[in-house]
Amino acid sequence: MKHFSVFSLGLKKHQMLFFIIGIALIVGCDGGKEQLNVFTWSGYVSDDIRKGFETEYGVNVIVDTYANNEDLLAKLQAGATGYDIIMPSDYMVSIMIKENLLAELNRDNIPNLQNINSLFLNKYFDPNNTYSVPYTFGTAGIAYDSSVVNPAPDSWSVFWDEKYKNQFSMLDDQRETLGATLKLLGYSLNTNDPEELEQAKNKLIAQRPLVKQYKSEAEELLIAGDVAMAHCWSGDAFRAADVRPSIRYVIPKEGSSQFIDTVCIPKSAPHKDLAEKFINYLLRPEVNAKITEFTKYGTCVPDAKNHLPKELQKHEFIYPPAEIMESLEWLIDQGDFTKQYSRAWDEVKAK
Ligand code: SPD
Repeated sequence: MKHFSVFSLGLKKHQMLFFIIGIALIVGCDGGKEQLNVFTWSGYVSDDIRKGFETEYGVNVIVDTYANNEDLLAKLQAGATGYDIIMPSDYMVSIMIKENLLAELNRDNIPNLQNINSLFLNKYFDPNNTYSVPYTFGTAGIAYDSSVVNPAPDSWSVFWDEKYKNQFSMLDDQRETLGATLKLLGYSLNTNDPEELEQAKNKLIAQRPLVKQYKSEAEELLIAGDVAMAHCWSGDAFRAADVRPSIRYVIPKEGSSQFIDTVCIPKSAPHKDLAEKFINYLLRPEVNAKITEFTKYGTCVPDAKNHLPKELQKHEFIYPPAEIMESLEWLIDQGDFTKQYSRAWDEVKAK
């Protein structure tokens, strides 16, 4: 059997060196680097955060995004094995724990856990934070361009106003969008009453001809001026308002949802140690402050506030007044009844 060698090309020593360097460049100098694969919400991990970790640890970080918790779950259930870091919200953490999809965190590798405000720890979805670390918190509401939408909306009912036909988007998110509709109807967004869910589904089907788009990345539509109003998460509304100052955000009088998004490691993660280093890095106050500056969601690390500009330390998009906080509900895993939410949502989307 004939073996190929660079010598068989008849190259001299210095030519051989160039040959090897050339091959290395083609294959990529980064070839030997470990890679951390992050699967998260769009607008959640900035280039700055990614590059900071890459430089310090000599690794590559690849970021891929999803639009809602159910898409993330479906990917993992379908056997996607490449992800090292995922960022499910509260109720989805409970579901993933039950489905045996999450790895237990090795706390020795994450000493910065001590930086987290205890208010965000030991929550109902992961009572001892065995699997999850809080990343950010926020709310869902209505983002609107005050130069177009007049009077200012204060109710979810504005999304059924014919006047705004084709001028607004709804979140592409089954629990959030059915949830907002349930609140409008005066029900809990965690209902497991089939009759209440049926009413919400029919209301959304009736709304269908008015909706321009179902989109979770609503800030993109608001910034581009493609919509004048959007069912939107608070940080994304804030990001849009940064670019278009006429954008406002309101939590409707019927109430809404609040959430904690978390950082978890899937059981199938190829680089668990590196993932824990990444989590520890995110929990450094100065890094965590950059997360808030970029995402415009709240920080769970109190010392991060020392690195934030004053206006982000207590902005009302992030910290609504107490009476509004009282109108908010957490989304909770509905167990077997979740199938009914999925079925209702599929029917709405199919119309
Ligand atoms: N652009 C980031 C959006 C993060 C939204 N978190 C969703 C919480 C869903 N309950």
